[in-house]
Amino acid sequence: MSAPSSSSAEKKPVAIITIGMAGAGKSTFVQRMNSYLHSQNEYRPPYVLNLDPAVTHVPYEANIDIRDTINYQEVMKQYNLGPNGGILTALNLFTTKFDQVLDLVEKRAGEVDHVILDTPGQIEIFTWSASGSIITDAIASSLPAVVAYVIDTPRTVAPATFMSNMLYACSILYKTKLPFILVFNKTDVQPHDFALEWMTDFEAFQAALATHGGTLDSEGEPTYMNSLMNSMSLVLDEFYKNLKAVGVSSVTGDGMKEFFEAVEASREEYTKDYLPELERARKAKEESLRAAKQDSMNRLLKDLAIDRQNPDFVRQDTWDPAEEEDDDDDEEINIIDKSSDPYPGQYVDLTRSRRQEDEKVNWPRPG
Ligand SMILES: Nc1nc2c(ncn2[C@@H]2O[C@H](COP(=O)(O)OP(=O)(O)OP(=O)(O)O)[C@@H](O)[C@H]2O)c(=O)[nH]1
Ligand SMILES: [Mg+2]
Repeated sequence: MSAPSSSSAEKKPVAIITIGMAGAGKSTFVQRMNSYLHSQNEYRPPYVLNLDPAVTHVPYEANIDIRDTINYQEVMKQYNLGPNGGILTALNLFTTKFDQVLDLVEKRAGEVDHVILDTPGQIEIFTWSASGSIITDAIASSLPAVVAYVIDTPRTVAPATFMSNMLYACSILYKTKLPFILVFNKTDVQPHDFALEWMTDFEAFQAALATHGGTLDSEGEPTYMNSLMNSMSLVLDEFYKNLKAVGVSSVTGDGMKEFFEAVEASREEYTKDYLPELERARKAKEESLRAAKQDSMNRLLKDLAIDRQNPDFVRQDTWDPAEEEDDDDDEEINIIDKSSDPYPGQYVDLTRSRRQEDEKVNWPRPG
């Protein structure tokens, strides 16, 4: 299955949000997607965003790069932060300008089939921060979106590591509610068939647990870890049903065709499941806003009705044609048209726009 080029003009591009543990191969995978899409006639080259402010070198040419906007070293110095706090603050600062990023992406939406996002190395910075949620929600409400959860296959051969990685993936799936693809990366080093087997055959996973030792304590009872993993694997069984899994090698390019087939299937899933839910949530929000407005209006009208019982108020509230010309003296409200502002993609150093040199603000740190 593939996106036929004839219909791709009418289709919105799919946003692929690349997430994964540090060193799983996210950036290399983004590079591989980029080169794969460049090499295929059926797809147009993608639009690529790098959201990792701390990376020194990315193996692809990003269309939008957080490093062009935020100087991560400067953020660390100014706010007296460590590396992770620095990355988080840099991402937060960038998120304040994300509307401009969305505008740029939307402008290019007719020319690309895929918008690819690379995220910071420390997974929790993106998945458990407000800015990560804002970016994900903003992208997913304007384009079909899918999460590509990159897994370092050679590092997940131990059942306990495999399970903790899957639990993490599970938490992201339930948080974003977006279509989800498990990308078992580095299959050139370690094929991913063991993972597929563990995901489909509960007993095979149990057997792997048993052979990895530490399953029984000195009295022959199952260890706490073992019991926990047994019950968790039952929870995960449900989770596995909701996702697609592909094996790829970002180095050799193996499995990319299958990955993009999964992306196309996810596009349909997004339209079928996510979009109606998004529209329902939007409608519910509009409805509650409308109800709140109506409630205030009712209260205002009620207050006015009470005031009208007061003859003084009625006298003051009567329209006097002699005062009519005063109306022209009302201050004019100017709606500012900012469309003539400089090109929104220009470099804006947010770390410097924080404060004046002479302000001497010393932000207290928590704790
Ligand atoms: N053998 C092999 N190595 C890979 C593959 N993909 C990535 N790597 C290697 O894994 C290491 C980490 O890759 P990155 O792409 O930097 O991983 P990342 O997830 O972006 O890393 P951070 O952003 O620092 O968390 C690099 O040495 C890559 O060369 C693969 O498919 N096969
Ligand atoms: Mg990276």
